[in-house]
Amino acid sequence: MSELTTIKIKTYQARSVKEALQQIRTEMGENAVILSNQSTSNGVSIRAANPEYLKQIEQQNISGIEIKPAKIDQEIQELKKMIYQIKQQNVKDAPLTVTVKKLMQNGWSPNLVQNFMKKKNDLSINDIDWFGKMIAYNLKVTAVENSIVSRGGTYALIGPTGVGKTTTLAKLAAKSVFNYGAQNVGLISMDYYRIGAFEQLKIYGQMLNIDTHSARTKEDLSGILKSMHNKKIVLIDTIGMSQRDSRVDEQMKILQENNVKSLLCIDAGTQIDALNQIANKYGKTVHSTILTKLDECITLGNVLDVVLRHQLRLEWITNGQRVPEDIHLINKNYLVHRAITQQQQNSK
Ligand SMILES: Nc1nc2c(ncn2[C@@H]2O[C@H](COP(=O)(O)OP(=O)(O)OP(=O)(O)O)[C@@H](O)[C@H]2O)c(=O)[nH]1
Ligand SMILES: [Mg+2]
Repeated sequence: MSELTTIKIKTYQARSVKEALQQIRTEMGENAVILSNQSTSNGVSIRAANPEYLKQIEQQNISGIEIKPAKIDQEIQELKKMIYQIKQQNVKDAPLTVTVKKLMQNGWSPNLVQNFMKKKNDLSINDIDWFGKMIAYNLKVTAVENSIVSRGGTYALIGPTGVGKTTTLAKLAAKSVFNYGAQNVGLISMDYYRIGAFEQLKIYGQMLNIDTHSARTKEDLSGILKSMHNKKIVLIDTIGMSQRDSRVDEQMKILQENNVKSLLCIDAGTQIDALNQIANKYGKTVHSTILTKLDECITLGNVLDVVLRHQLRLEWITNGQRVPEDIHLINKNYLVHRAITQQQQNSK
Protein backbone atom coordinates (compact mmCIF):
# COMPACT_ATOMS: atom_id res chain seq x y z
CA MET A 1 0.00 0.00 0.00
CA SER A 2 1.49 3.41 -0.95
CA GLU A 3 2.09 6.26 1.48
CA LEU A 4 -1.08 7.85 0.16
CA THR A 5 -3.23 4.89 1.05
CA THR A 6 -2.08 3.73 4.47
CA ILE A 7 -5.14 5.13 6.24
CA LYS A 8 -7.94 2.55 6.37
CA ILE A 9 -11.02 4.30 7.73
CA LYS A 10 -11.07 7.83 9.05
CA THR A 11 -13.58 10.48 10.10
CA TYR A 12 -12.87 13.95 8.69
CA GLN A 13 -14.16 17.09 10.40
CA ALA A 14 -14.34 20.22 8.25
CA ARG A 15 -16.21 23.46 7.87
CA SER A 16 -17.78 22.40 4.56
CA VAL A 17 -18.32 19.25 2.50
CA LYS A 18 -15.98 20.65 -0.13
CA GLU A 19 -13.21 21.12 2.39
CA ALA A 20 -13.73 17.64 3.85
CA LEU A 21 -13.66 16.01 0.41
CA GLN A 22 -10.46 17.86 -0.37
CA GLN A 23 -8.80 16.35 2.73
CA ILE A 24 -10.13 12.88 1.92
CA ARG A 25 -8.82 13.02 -1.65
CA THR A 26 -5.42 14.21 -0.47
CA GLU A 27 -5.11 11.42 2.08
CA MET A 28 -6.95 8.53 0.41
CA GLY A 29 -7.00 9.43 -3.24
CA GLU A 30 -9.82 10.08 -5.72
CA ASN A 31 -11.51 6.70 -5.16
CA ALA A 32 -12.09 7.02 -1.41
CA VAL A 33 -15.43 5.50 -0.33
CA ILE A 34 -17.72 7.79 1.70
CA LEU A 35 -19.31 5.76 4.48
CA SER A 36 -21.38 8.44 6.19
CA ASN A 37 -21.80 12.15 6.40
CA GLN A 38 -23.38 14.27 9.07
CA SER A 39 -23.82 17.98 9.76
CA THR A 40 -22.15 19.13 12.95
CA SER A 41 -22.22 22.41 14.84
CA ASN A 42 -18.88 23.31 13.22
CA GLY A 43 -19.62 22.09 9.70
CA VAL A 44 -19.57 18.48 8.59
CA SER A 45 -18.23 15.16 9.70
CA ILE A 46 -17.51 12.66 6.90
CA ARG A 47 -16.34 9.09 7.44
CA ALA A 48 -14.41 7.63 4.55
CA ALA A 49 -12.73 4.30 3.79
CA ASN A 50 -9.70 3.63 1.71
CA PRO A 51 -10.78 1.67 -1.41
CA GLU A 52 -7.54 -0.33 -1.37
CA TYR A 53 -8.31 -1.44 2.13
CA LEU A 54 -11.85 -2.55 1.23
CA LYS A 55 -10.48 -4.45 -1.78
CA GLN A 56 -7.89 -6.09 0.43
CA ILE A 57 -10.55 -7.38 2.83
CA GLU A 58 -12.53 -8.73 -0.08
CA GLN A 59 -9.49 -10.50 -1.62
CA GLN A 60 -8.49 -11.95 1.68
CA ASN A 61 -11.90 -13.49 1.98
CA ILE A 62 -11.88 -14.84 -1.55
CA SER A 63 -8.32 -16.15 -1.93
CA GLY A 64 -8.09 -17.67 1.48
CA ILE A 65 -4.79 -15.95 2.23
CA GLU A 66 -3.94 -16.49 5.80
CA ILE A 67 -6.28 -14.23 7.69
CA LYS A 68 -7.33 -13.78 11.23
CA PRO A 69 -11.03 -14.67 11.09
CA ALA A 70 -11.93 -12.90 14.30
CA LYS A 71 -10.45 -9.65 13.08
CA ILE A 72 -11.98 -9.89 9.63
CA ASP A 73 -15.33 -10.78 11.16
CA GLN A 74 -15.10 -7.80 13.38
CA GLU A 75 -14.24 -5.50 10.47
CA ILE A 76 -17.02 -6.93 8.32
CA GLN A 77 -19.44 -6.37 11.18
CA GLU A 78 -18.20 -2.82 11.47
CA LEU A 79 -18.69 -2.22 7.76
CA LYS A 80 -22.17 -3.75 7.88
CA LYS A 81 -23.03 -1.48 10.76
CA MET A 82 -21.81 1.51 8.83
CA ILE A 83 -23.80 0.53 5.73
CA TYR A 84 -26.89 0.19 7.93
CA GLN A 85 -26.23 3.62 9.39
CA ILE A 86 -25.83 5.13 5.93
CA LYS A 87 -29.13 3.59 4.85
CA GLN A 88 -30.78 4.97 7.96
CA GLN A 89 -29.32 8.36 7.27
CA ASN A 90 -30.67 8.19 3.74
CA VAL A 91 -34.17 7.34 5.01
CA LYS A 92 -34.10 10.37 7.26
CA ASP A 93 -32.71 12.76 4.69
CA ALA A 94 -34.31 11.37 1.55
CA PRO A 95 -37.01 13.42 -0.13
CA LEU A 96 -40.45 12.15 0.85
CA THR A 97 -41.19 8.79 -0.68
CA VAL A 98 -44.17 8.14 -2.92
CA THR A 99 -45.90 6.40 -0.02
CA VAL A 100 -45.48 9.37 2.25
CA LYS A 101 -46.85 11.68 -0.43
CA LYS A 102 -49.88 9.41 -0.73
CA LEU A 103 -50.45 9.67 3.02
CA MET A 104 -50.52 13.42 2.62
CA GLN A 105 -53.01 13.14 -0.23
CA ASN A 106 -55.14 11.12 2.16
CA GLY A 107 -55.45 14.02 4.57
CA TRP A 108 -52.38 13.61 6.76
CA SER A 109 -50.43 16.80 7.30
CA PRO A 110 -46.84 17.00 5.98
CA ASN A 111 -45.52 17.92 9.43
CA LEU A 112 -47.04 14.94 11.18
CA VAL A 113 -46.04 12.53 8.41
CA GLN A 114 -42.46 13.82 8.39
CA ASN A 115 -42.22 13.70 12.17
CA PHE A 116 -43.41 10.10 12.29
CA MET A 117 -41.24 9.00 9.38
CA LYS A 118 -38.12 10.62 10.86
CA LYS A 119 -38.51 8.33 13.85
CA LYS A 120 -38.40 5.28 11.61
CA ASN A 121 -35.53 3.13 12.85
CA ASP A 122 -36.50 -0.22 11.43
CA LEU A 123 -35.69 -0.82 7.77
CA SER A 124 -37.48 -4.16 7.72
CA ILE A 125 -40.93 -2.54 8.00
CA ASN A 126 -42.53 -0.63 5.12
CA ASP A 127 -43.42 3.05 5.42
CA ILE A 128 -47.17 2.54 5.60
CA ASP A 129 -46.98 -0.11 8.33
CA TRP A 130 -44.57 2.07 10.26
CA PHE A 131 -46.95 5.00 9.98
CA GLY A 132 -49.80 2.78 11.25
CA LYS A 133 -47.69 1.76 14.24
CA MET A 134 -46.97 5.40 15.02
CA ILE A 135 -50.67 6.32 14.84
CA ALA A 136 -51.58 3.45 17.17
CA TYR A 137 -48.80 4.36 19.59
CA ASN A 138 -49.75 8.02 19.78
CA LEU A 139 -53.57 7.84 19.81
CA LYS A 140 -55.04 8.43 23.26
CA VAL A 141 -58.02 6.17 23.73
CA THR A 142 -60.38 5.54 26.65
CA ALA A 143 -60.40 1.95 27.87
CA VAL A 144 -63.72 0.09 28.19
CA GLU A 145 -63.65 0.19 31.98
CA ASN A 146 -63.16 3.97 31.97
CA SER A 147 -65.86 4.81 29.46
CA ILE A 148 -68.54 7.24 30.59
CA VAL A 149 -71.10 4.45 30.49
CA SER A 150 -68.97 2.27 32.77
CA ARG A 151 -68.05 5.03 35.22
CA GLY A 152 -71.25 7.10 35.20
CA GLY A 153 -71.33 10.85 35.94
CA THR A 154 -72.73 13.98 34.34
CA TYR A 155 -71.77 14.69 30.75
CA ALA A 156 -72.79 17.16 28.04
CA LEU A 157 -72.45 16.45 24.35
CA ILE A 158 -71.07 19.53 22.66
CA GLY A 159 -69.96 20.42 19.14
CA PRO A 160 -70.97 22.08 15.88
CA THR A 161 -74.49 21.90 14.40
CA GLY A 162 -75.74 18.68 12.89
CA VAL A 163 -72.77 16.49 13.85
CA GLY A 164 -75.06 13.99 15.57
CA LYS A 165 -75.04 15.13 19.20
CA THR A 166 -78.66 14.30 19.97
CA THR A 167 -78.58 10.96 18.13
CA THR A 168 -75.31 10.00 19.85
CA LEU A 169 -76.76 11.00 23.22
CA ALA A 170 -79.72 8.68 22.59
CA LYS A 171 -77.31 5.83 21.76
CA LEU A 172 -75.35 6.47 24.98
CA ALA A 173 -78.59 6.71 26.96
CA ALA A 174 -79.67 3.30 25.65
CA LYS A 175 -76.33 1.78 26.67
CA SER A 176 -76.66 3.40 30.10
CA VAL A 177 -80.15 1.97 30.56
CA PHE A 178 -78.70 -1.43 29.76
CA ASN A 179 -76.00 -0.92 32.43
CA TYR A 180 -77.93 0.82 35.22
CA GLY A 181 -81.66 0.53 34.49
CA ALA A 182 -83.86 3.39 33.19
CA GLN A 183 -84.52 4.81 36.67
CA ASN A 184 -80.81 5.54 37.11
CA VAL A 185 -80.40 7.54 33.90
CA GLY A 186 -81.39 11.19 33.36
CA LEU A 187 -81.59 13.33 30.21
CA ILE A 188 -81.50 17.12 29.99
CA SER A 189 -81.85 19.28 26.92
CA MET A 190 -80.14 22.67 26.93
CA ASP A 191 -81.03 23.18 23.28
CA TYR A 192 -83.65 25.90 23.74
CA TYR A 193 -82.66 27.50 20.45
CA ARG A 194 -83.73 25.07 17.74
CA ILE A 195 -87.46 24.50 17.35
CA GLY A 196 -88.33 20.91 18.23
CA ALA A 197 -84.96 20.15 19.80
CA PHE A 198 -86.43 19.30 23.21
CA GLU A 199 -89.18 17.22 21.59
CA GLN A 200 -86.51 15.24 19.69
CA LEU A 201 -84.81 14.34 22.96
CA LYS A 202 -88.10 13.74 24.74
CA ILE A 203 -89.07 11.11 22.16
CA TYR A 204 -85.87 9.21 22.86
CA GLY A 205 -86.51 9.66 26.61
CA GLN A 206 -90.02 8.20 26.26
CA MET A 207 -88.78 5.28 24.17
CA LEU A 208 -86.22 4.44 26.85
CA ASN A 209 -88.49 5.36 29.77
CA ILE A 210 -86.01 7.93 31.08
CA ASP A 211 -86.62 11.21 32.97
CA THR A 212 -86.14 14.03 30.46
CA HIS A 213 -86.00 17.75 31.30
CA SER A 214 -85.21 21.03 29.64
CA ALA A 215 -82.84 23.67 31.06
CA ARG A 216 -82.03 27.10 29.73
CA THR A 217 -80.03 28.96 32.35
CA LYS A 218 -77.28 28.04 34.77
CA GLU A 219 -79.85 28.08 37.59
CA ASP A 220 -82.27 25.83 35.64
CA LEU A 221 -79.47 23.37 35.07
CA SER A 222 -78.24 23.28 38.67
CA GLY A 223 -81.84 22.81 39.91
CA ILE A 224 -82.45 19.86 37.59
CA LEU A 225 -79.06 18.33 38.35
CA LYS A 226 -79.85 18.49 42.07
CA SER A 227 -83.15 16.69 41.45
CA MET A 228 -81.20 14.02 39.56
CA HIS A 229 -78.44 13.55 42.13
CA ASN A 230 -79.44 9.90 42.62
CA LYS A 231 -78.97 8.99 38.95
CA LYS A 232 -75.89 7.02 37.99
CA ILE A 233 -75.53 8.92 34.75
CA VAL A 234 -76.98 12.17 33.41
CA LEU A 235 -76.56 13.13 29.76
CA ILE A 236 -77.07 16.70 28.58
CA ASP A 237 -77.86 17.71 25.00
CA THR A 238 -76.61 21.15 23.98
CA ILE A 239 -77.23 23.68 21.24
CA GLY A 240 -75.29 22.95 18.10
CA MET A 241 -73.13 25.99 17.47
CA SER A 242 -70.39 26.90 15.08
CA GLN A 243 -67.06 26.99 16.86
CA ARG A 244 -66.90 30.65 15.81
CA ASP A 245 -70.15 31.48 17.63
CA SER A 246 -69.60 33.69 20.66
CA ARG A 247 -72.28 31.77 22.61
CA VAL A 248 -70.00 28.72 22.73
CA ASP A 249 -68.07 30.25 25.63
CA GLU A 250 -71.28 31.12 27.44
CA GLN A 251 -72.54 27.52 27.13
CA MET A 252 -69.19 26.06 28.21
CA LYS A 253 -69.15 28.36 31.26
CA ILE A 254 -72.61 27.20 32.39
CA LEU A 255 -71.53 23.57 32.04
CA GLN A 256 -68.25 24.07 33.89
CA GLU A 257 -69.93 25.97 36.72
CA ASN A 258 -72.18 22.94 37.21
CA ASN A 259 -69.23 20.50 37.12
CA VAL A 260 -70.46 18.93 33.93
CA LYS A 261 -67.84 17.17 31.80
CA SER A 262 -67.96 17.75 28.07
CA LEU A 263 -67.85 15.16 25.32
CA LEU A 264 -66.87 16.76 22.04
CA CYS A 265 -68.68 15.40 18.98
CA ILE A 266 -66.80 15.81 15.71
CA ASP A 267 -68.12 14.72 12.33
CA ALA A 268 -65.18 12.66 11.01
CA GLY A 269 -65.70 14.09 7.52
CA THR A 270 -65.23 17.74 8.55
CA GLN A 271 -62.74 19.79 6.53
CA ILE A 272 -59.32 20.35 7.98
CA ASP A 273 -59.59 24.10 8.67
CA ALA A 274 -62.86 23.66 10.54
CA LEU A 275 -61.39 20.68 12.44
CA ASN A 276 -58.48 22.81 13.60
CA GLN A 277 -60.85 25.57 14.72
CA ILE A 278 -63.00 23.06 16.63
CA ALA A 279 -59.95 21.52 18.33
CA ASN A 280 -58.56 24.96 19.20
CA LYS A 281 -61.89 26.04 20.64
CA TYR A 282 -62.74 22.98 22.72
CA GLY A 283 -59.60 20.84 22.80
CA LYS A 284 -58.25 21.84 26.18
CA THR A 285 -61.49 21.59 28.15
CA VAL A 286 -63.13 18.43 26.87
CA HIS A 287 -63.23 15.15 28.78
CA SER A 288 -63.09 13.04 25.63
CA THR A 289 -64.03 13.05 21.96
CA ILE A 290 -66.62 11.20 19.90
CA LEU A 291 -66.04 10.84 16.16
CA THR A 292 -69.38 10.72 14.36
CA LYS A 293 -70.52 9.62 10.91
CA LEU A 294 -67.58 7.34 10.15
CA ASP A 295 -69.90 5.54 7.74
CA GLU A 296 -70.01 8.66 5.55
CA CYS A 297 -66.36 9.50 5.86
CA ILE A 298 -64.07 8.64 2.95
CA THR A 299 -60.73 9.37 4.54
CA LEU A 300 -59.77 9.46 8.20
CA GLY A 301 -56.48 11.29 7.64
CA ASN A 302 -57.76 14.81 8.34
CA VAL A 303 -59.61 14.01 11.52
CA LEU A 304 -57.01 11.67 13.05
CA ASP A 305 -54.28 14.15 12.22
CA VAL A 306 -56.11 16.83 14.23
CA VAL A 307 -56.88 14.38 17.03
CA LEU A 308 -53.19 13.46 17.28
CA ARG A 309 -51.86 17.01 17.01
CA HIS A 310 -54.29 18.33 19.64
CA GLN A 311 -53.89 15.24 21.83
CA LEU A 312 -57.64 14.66 22.01
CA ARG A 313 -58.67 11.50 23.82
CA LEU A 314 -61.01 9.37 21.74
CA GLU A 315 -63.82 7.48 23.40
CA TRP A 316 -66.51 6.55 20.87
CA ILE A 317 -67.16 6.42 17.16
CA THR A 318 -70.59 6.40 15.55
CA ASN A 319 -71.13 4.81 12.16
CA GLY A 320 -74.78 5.15 11.28
CA GLN A 321 -78.18 6.54 12.21
CA ARG A 322 -79.52 3.50 14.04
CA VAL A 323 -80.15 3.98 17.76
CA PRO A 324 -78.64 2.31 19.71
CA GLU A 325 -76.64 -0.01 17.44
CA ASP A 326 -74.37 2.41 15.62
CA ILE A 327 -71.99 3.44 18.38
CA HIS A 328 -68.78 1.71 19.47
CA LEU A 329 -65.88 2.26 21.81
CA ILE A 330 -62.62 2.97 20.04
CA ASN A 331 -60.86 0.04 18.48
CA LYS A 332 -57.40 1.34 17.62
CA ASN A 333 -56.63 -1.47 15.21
CA TYR A 334 -59.80 -0.75 13.28
CA LEU A 335 -59.07 2.99 13.05
CA VAL A 336 -55.46 2.44 12.02
CA HIS A 337 -56.46 -0.22 9.50
CA ARG A 338 -58.98 2.18 7.96
CA ALA A 339 -56.51 5.03 7.91
CA ILE A 340 -54.03 2.85 6.04
CA THR A 341 -56.20 0.75 3.74
CA GLN A 342 -58.18 3.77 2.60
CA GLN A 343 -54.91 5.28 1.56
CA GLN A 344 -54.13 2.18 -0.48
CA GLN A 345 -57.60 2.01 -2.00
CA ASN A 346 -57.54 5.69 -2.89
CA SER A 347 -54.22 5.29 -4.55
CA LYS A 348 -55.45 2.60 -6.95
N1 LIG B 1 -74.69 8.61 8.59
C1 LIG B 1 -74.77 8.96 9.86
N2 LIG B 1 -75.69 9.86 10.23
C2 LIG B 1 -75.75 10.20 11.52
C3 LIG B 1 -74.89 9.66 12.49
N3 LIG B 1 -75.19 10.22 13.68
C4 LIG B 1 -76.21 11.07 13.45
N4 LIG B 1 -76.56 11.08 12.15
C5 LIG B 1 -77.59 11.83 11.48
O1 LIG B 1 -77.19 13.19 11.43
C6 LIG B 1 -78.34 14.03 11.46
C7 LIG B 1 -78.18 15.06 12.58
O2 LIG B 1 -78.20 14.37 13.80
P1 LIG B 1 -78.53 15.09 15.19
O3 LIG B 1 -78.34 14.06 16.24
O4 LIG B 1 -79.82 15.79 15.14
O5 LIG B 1 -77.35 16.14 15.19
P2 LIG B 1 -77.13 17.31 16.25
O6 LIG B 1 -75.67 17.51 16.39
O7 LIG B 1 -77.89 17.05 17.47
O8 LIG B 1 -77.76 18.53 15.45
P3 LIG B 1 -78.14 19.99 16.07
O9 LIG B 1 -78.82 19.75 17.36
O10 LIG B 1 -79.01 20.59 15.03
O11 LIG B 1 -76.87 20.71 16.22
C8 LIG B 1 -79.52 13.12 11.68
O12 LIG B 1 -80.12 12.87 10.42
C9 LIG B 1 -78.90 11.83 12.23
O13 LIG B 1 -79.66 10.68 11.93
C10 LIG B 1 -73.90 8.70 12.07
O14 LIG B 1 -73.09 8.16 12.82
N5 LIG B 1 -73.90 8.39 10.74
MG1 LIG C 1 -79.31 18.16 18.50
